[in-house]
Amino acid sequence: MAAEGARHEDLPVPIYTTLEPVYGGGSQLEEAELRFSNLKAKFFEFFGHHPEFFARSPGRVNLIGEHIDYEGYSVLPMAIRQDTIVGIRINKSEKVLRIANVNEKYSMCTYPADPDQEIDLKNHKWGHYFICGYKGYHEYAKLKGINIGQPVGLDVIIDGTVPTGSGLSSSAAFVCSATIAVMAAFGENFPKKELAQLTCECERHIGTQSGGMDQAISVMAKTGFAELIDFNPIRATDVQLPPGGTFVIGHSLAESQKAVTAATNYNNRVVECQLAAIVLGIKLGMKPEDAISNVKTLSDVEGKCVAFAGSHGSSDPLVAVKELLKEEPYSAEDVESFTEKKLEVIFANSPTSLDVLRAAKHFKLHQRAVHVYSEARRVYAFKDTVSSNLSDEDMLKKLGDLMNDSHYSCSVLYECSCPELEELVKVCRDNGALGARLTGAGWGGCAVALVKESLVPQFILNLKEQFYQSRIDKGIIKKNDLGLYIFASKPSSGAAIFKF
Ligand code: NG1
Ligand code: MG
Repeated sequence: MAAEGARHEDLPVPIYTTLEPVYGGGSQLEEAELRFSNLKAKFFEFFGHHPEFFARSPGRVNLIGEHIDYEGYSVLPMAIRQDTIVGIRINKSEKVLRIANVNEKYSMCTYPADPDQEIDLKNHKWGHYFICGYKGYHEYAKLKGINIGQPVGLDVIIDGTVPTGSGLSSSAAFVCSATIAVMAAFGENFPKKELAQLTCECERHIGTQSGGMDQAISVMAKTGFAELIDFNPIRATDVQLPPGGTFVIGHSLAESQKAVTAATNYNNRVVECQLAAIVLGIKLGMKPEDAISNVKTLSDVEGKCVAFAGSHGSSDPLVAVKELLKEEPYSAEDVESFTEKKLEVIFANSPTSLDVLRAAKHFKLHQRAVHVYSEARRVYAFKDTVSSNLSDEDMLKKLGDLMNDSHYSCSVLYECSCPELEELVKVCRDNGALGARLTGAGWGGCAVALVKESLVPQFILNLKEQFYQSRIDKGIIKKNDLGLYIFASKPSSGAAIFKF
């Protein structure tokens, strides 16, 4: 038991000598036993010895709160059962990192055993995600004054079951399990909230200016609960989901390659939000240079927006956005007429933002800000609904409505949906989902639907027929793999270390 008063984010990663605490019993445990023995056998095949530690970290489904973590707002995800397992052993005889994968699709990657190496973003390789964790551990250990000594080689194997490019955070599952495995190999174990922060920062080595939701939930999740994740500082609050409702996850089968499309999609939105925040700040009376140096996110100017709304008899930051930001897209020159400084100069220290500026035709400041402020509010509405006195029926309906509103906002205002996701969300609603929305970054990947528990088997059958069958006929997926693309999900547990 945790000491009284200790929050679970203050505790280190649990270390287990058996699989049960994470994988429970029954078929899930059997599956896990098989995976681990296969992992060990493959490790031996590749490296001629056995792994010393294993670390696992799960993927997640975000229930509500999309594209607001990097703006400083709370989000509400839950961990899923699919995860990444990393087996690791220090290898002092070689000064290289050898990273193998149980999946033959990913051939072995090698890197120098150098924590200061730069990641070659122009040549994307799957092993880069391990290097994020490797660098992240060393950067943080150095900050903490831990003596790391001379670089040593590492033998590593990866087994991931979170589908890639699906919005279920295969990347965070990989980066978190990699960081924790390296940490375990070097004999350390940091509190989970420190790990959540450091893994968020180190995943940015891959070139996306991501927020911290995925790593936070992957590290801190608890079986049976979704978590309200707050940032600055990172904190997780258990959210008990209502009985009678089940979250069903379906893949749109459009793969979102976030690391490759960052300049026009993900990072573009991060930059648009920052520009919206700076222009709002200036319109609300800040000196341009103060806004440029102090305003990074829409949450940084919320206070000023609320004060402005107050003079209109409201406390809603959307009042300021609607009055002060025009709906037509802003050109770079439009924005510069407020900032009095070239955008290239403002973002001179951020190569990934400069990529965005080069690729962008214009900036939709009004729409992005409306999405962020309204979505931030929906997260709290969701949390309040769950803890309200509503009847089960009314509660589920209200949660479904909030999910639908969130999807509309993502699709129309934030423009991070795609035709396949739109079709899937519609099929979900047509088949009785109380709510359905894209989950994760979007532009492909998965949707999540809230479905009455008793209807789930029929719901899944209907989706198979109405969404997936045509894809099977076209050879896009195999019938036998359907279970990978559509499944019901219960909140699973967070990161763990195994030593057998
Ligand atoms: P995905 O693409 O689902 O891993 C991304 C970001 C999150 C968050 C969501 C959108 C990374 C690692 N994660 O998630 O921080 O911003 O999009 O809500 O980039
Ligand atoms: Mg990701």
